Amino acid sequence: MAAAARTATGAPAGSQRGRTLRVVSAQFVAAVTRAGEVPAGPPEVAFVGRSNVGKSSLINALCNQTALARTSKTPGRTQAVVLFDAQLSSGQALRLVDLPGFGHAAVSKTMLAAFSEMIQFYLLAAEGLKLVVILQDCRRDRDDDAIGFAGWLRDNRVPYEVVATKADAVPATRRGAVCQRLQAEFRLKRLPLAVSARDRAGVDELLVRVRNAAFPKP
Ligand SMILES: Nc1nc2c(ncn2[C@@H]2O[C@H](COP(=O)(O)OP(=O)(O)OP(=O)(O)O)[C@@H](O)[C@H]2O)c(=O)[nH]1
Ligand SMILES: [Mg+2]
Repeated sequence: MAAAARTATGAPAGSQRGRTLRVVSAQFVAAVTRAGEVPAGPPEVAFVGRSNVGKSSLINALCNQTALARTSKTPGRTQAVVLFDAQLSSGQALRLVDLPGFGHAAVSKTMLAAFSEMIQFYLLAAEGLKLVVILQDCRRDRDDDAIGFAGWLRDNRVPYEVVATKADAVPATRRGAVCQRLQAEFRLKRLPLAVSARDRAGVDELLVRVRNAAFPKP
């Protein structure tokens, strides 16, 4: 069996004093479509990216569930800002936010415009927002919509992180090159994580990154 991935400190990836950080319970809170409808709650981390990139599946994987967020082969499944509250094994609580997808050819222009309005209203009004996770499918080429969106987040001082999804769908030998390309395209300081909701690669490490962004050390 392959040795578990280790962090710089020698502890297993995702570990917290030797124990893996995990979501112990998670529940649906609300699906909102208008500004002002987001109920107060724990620090928020939002997931954005093209329709079908795997946002809902990744939220399920982070929460160790299969059907918390609704997933589908058909693009445009998530049609509202959907909020889930998760309790962590560290005793902290996080709100995971599933946003509608943007920029998919199979979704009508009217729907896309409505989605992008919804995303903007949420991102600008969300007081508890700590991090936006931008998802990029490992199998796809440069995504100018997402690169432009990252610029918009920078201009609006919203912290973000890029992750490469569906890592199981590309050979392990190609994943490093995908992450390096994304790092250059998005001009990121550190290499993006490659994750898979299917085999859980990178999921524990992403949970740690997300928690650290939501609860920064003073
Ligand atoms: N191979 C593989 N397929 C995945 C993975 N994650 C999601 N998928 C598949 O990709 C499709 C879309 O997944 P969703 O999680 O619904 O994608 P989404 O980004 O939430 O899509 P919208 O809600 O339409 O914006 C589904 O068929 C999933 O089974 C993954 O890690 N690996
Ligand atoms: Mg979805």
